[in-house]
Amino acid sequence: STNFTRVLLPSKTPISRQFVTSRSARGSTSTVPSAFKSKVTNEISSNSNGVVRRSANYEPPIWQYDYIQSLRSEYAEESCTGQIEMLKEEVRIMLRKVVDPLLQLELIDNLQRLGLSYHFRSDIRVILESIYTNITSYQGADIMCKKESLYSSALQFRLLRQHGYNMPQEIFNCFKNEFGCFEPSLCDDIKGILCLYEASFLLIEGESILDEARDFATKTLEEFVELNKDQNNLYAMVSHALELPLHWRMIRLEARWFIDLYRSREDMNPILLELAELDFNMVQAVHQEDLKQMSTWWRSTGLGENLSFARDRLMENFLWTVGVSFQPEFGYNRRMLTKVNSLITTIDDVYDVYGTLEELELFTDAVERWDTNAMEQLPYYMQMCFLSLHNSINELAFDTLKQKGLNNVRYLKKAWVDLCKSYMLEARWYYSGYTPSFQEYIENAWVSISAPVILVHAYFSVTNPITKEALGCWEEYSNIVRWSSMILRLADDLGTSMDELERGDVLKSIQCYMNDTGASEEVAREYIRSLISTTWKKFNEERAANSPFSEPFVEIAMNLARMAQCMYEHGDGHGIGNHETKDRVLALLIHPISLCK
Ligand code: LA6
Ligand code: MN
Ligand code: MN
Ligand code: MN
Ligand code: MN
Repeated sequence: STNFTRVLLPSKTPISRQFVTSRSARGSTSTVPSAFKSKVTNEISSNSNGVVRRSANYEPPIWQYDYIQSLRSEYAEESCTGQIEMLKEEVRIMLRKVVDPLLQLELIDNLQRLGLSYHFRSDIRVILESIYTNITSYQGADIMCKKESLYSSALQFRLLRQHGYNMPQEIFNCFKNEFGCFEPSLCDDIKGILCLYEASFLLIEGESILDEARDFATKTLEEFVELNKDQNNLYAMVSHALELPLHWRMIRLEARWFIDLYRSREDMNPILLELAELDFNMVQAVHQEDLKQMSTWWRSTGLGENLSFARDRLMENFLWTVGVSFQPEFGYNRRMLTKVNSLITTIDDVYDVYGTLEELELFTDAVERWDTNAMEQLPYYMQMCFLSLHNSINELAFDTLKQKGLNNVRYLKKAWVDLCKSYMLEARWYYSGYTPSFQEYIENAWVSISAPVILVHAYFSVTNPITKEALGCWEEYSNIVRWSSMILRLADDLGTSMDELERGDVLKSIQCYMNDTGASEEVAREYIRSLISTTWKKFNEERAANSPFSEPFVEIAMNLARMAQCMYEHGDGHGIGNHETKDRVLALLIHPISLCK
């Protein structure tokens, strides 16, 4: 089709040519140019009925059932809870003793970064409330910061805004010179600039002062990294921040990283450090128990063996849930989402890789009917998949019915139907060689990334009690859900679309944008990255607005977006067992922090 050739115009890379080959190979393998033949025959299989199927050649899982079951943590027993309680009490005393606002803010920041703040929610709330009351009562409605310290102003701004306080961007005006630019002399204060940088990511659309602050801080920090190669603490903080800002980072991974950094800091507090290390290991032991249960569940479904074309990624599916909510008390949420993620990952491959168009129509119909009678028309592998989905989701609905007295099966089912329909549309596009416009693509793709499914399930697990009007939030997807999903989709496309094109799949955001605009791949990628940035602003705005959602749910939606940026930071960390994901699994779920006693 003409659409199809247009997308190839801007780029003449081998990837695009392989993409053509895969597509043309669908009809008849004899049209495959010999240079690509081996690759393509490897990926396309034709069975005795002449049905041509794609293959993604996914590797088998690297984390085996027996290995997962063998995990034993010495922190699993009650052995260290006494010590942890004692240390927590000491920190609580510390929190109540500090009076200097800057020291209070620094303590809160450290607790957050060390992954400990969940223990001290109410103490932190009290301190921030008093700081906020103080600055507003001195300075009235327009809070103007004293010029004395960029560092303290920015830290205060970030923490207060993060906790939902109304902090105007104008507080940074006093750091600008008579030309309206940030004063060049600020560049000597790298600690302050770093703080400004992190604060600027809490911006919403239209906040130009924060936009400028971010550009100014980014440039300054980049120069600093360029000129200072000595591996000191500040250098490590700066280069880490430039990779990804704090606001976009997976909390648990950040904690693991920060604990190591904190250990070697001059102002290190041994009580905080000990608590952070012990708590990390204790939480990890809880995660291991969740993981073991889920690996037993996954094995019992038989999907890994029976659907050998699909990704068998129990560990990675579990890792997502740790990114979304790591706290010990969210065990049910993690286990439930592990099931959801595993089903999504499998069904996505049914649609994207293995199923024929006719089969996919039947499967979509079966999900819409949510009826086991619809199974009779399905091939065996789809029956496995359908009944597994049907049983698992009904069981989750039953949990809610039993524990919260509310029947939510309609809402769960709706999300799965929406997902399958969006998969179906992509499959139709693919088989007809249709290239959607970027707009057309993205309207469907924020659903087909599955985040609405993940979030609706998470919603019912963390919302308590569930009222009738809370249910109303799910008649249509709200913006919180939409922006979180959008970030997941865009990050996924940046990380996975090259492999997807190679094996034959619907064109993703990068290619649709190239097709719309004639841009090069690199320009298109830059555009997608800027869209992620814009979508974060929208998310921040939505979060600040009065939403009907509870804080834990908004937190989960935000963490899902963070997790996506983590998973796809170095390519396809979910589907392909790359070493980054492997290292993250080891650091977060397998290896405890070794304590020097
Ligand atoms: C990514 O696969 C994938 F499986 C997802 C569904 C992303 C998030 C999933 C979780 C948390 P792929 P597609 C289980 O890149 O086909 O194949 O939508 O997704 O691009
Ligand atoms: Mn896919
Ligand atoms: Mn897909
Ligand atoms: Mn993808
Ligand atoms: Mn691949």
